[in-house]
Amino acid sequence: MAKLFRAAIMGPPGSGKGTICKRIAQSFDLQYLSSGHYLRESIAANTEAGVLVRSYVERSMMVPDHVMTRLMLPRLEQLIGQSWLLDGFPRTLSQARALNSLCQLDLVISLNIPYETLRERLSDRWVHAASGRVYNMGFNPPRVKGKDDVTGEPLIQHDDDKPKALLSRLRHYKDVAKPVMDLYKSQGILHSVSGTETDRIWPYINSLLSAKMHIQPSGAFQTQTPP
Ligand code: G5P
Ligand code: MG
Repeated sequence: MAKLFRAAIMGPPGSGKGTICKRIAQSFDLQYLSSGHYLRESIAANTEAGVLVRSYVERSMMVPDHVMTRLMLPRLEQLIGQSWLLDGFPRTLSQARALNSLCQLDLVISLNIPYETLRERLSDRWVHAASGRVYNMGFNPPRVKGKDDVTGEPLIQHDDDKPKALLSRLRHYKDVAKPVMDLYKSQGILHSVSGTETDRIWPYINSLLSAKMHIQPSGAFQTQTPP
């Protein structure tokens, strides 16, 4: 890799942050850190912080900024000198400022996906709770219905993927994301991408990352779909 590269993917619930981060990680050999994954990990560990986090996530509410920054920043501090990609963090202006005090991002990609597309996707989403692996019954189904490809363990659906919870998550997302996007726009690092299908968005993101990182991707996820 030519130089250190730090990026973040923003987008509403179900916009494909996790799916795209996984592709970027594989194509560009970049590690990614998912806020949702770490939150679920802390819930599973049932620590004092995990019990607090559960009370927010179960009600489809944003976890308070000080909890999020305490969860994410120490992990990033351990990656000083390495390149990385963030999925779902920062999500508020306060989180973005806390991150800025640690390091400057090179690129922020904001996924702009219509509500109806999000609703359809999430009602069809299944996850492997322990690893956070995500499936969609139409887009990327598991090899065996209802079972994780790697462990064979049962897949579950998150409560906050139900339509009523989803609408409130989307409304809230818009309100808190705007000042964050304004900040990154003012820094000249924000790229917004619109579309209804990850496979159609992916070639654009692939080219963008290649140009910004000055390297050729491995091609693991290059698609034949025209932009
Ligand atoms: P999470 O886990 O970060 P969300 O709500 O931000 O949760 P989510 O639900 O994980 O985001 P995503 O990662 O943007 O969505 O999308 P995804 O999982 O890749 O794709 C969604 C589904 O669509 C999948 O089934 C996928 O296979 C499918 N899919 C993808 N592309 C396509 C396509 O082209 N076509 C089709 N048909 N399907 C497709 O955070 C969980 C909670 O933690 C808290 C919040 O409460 C949040 O709700 N939280 C925070 N709180 C405060 N600050 C933060 N920074 C926080 N981070 C998390
Ligand atoms: Mg996700």
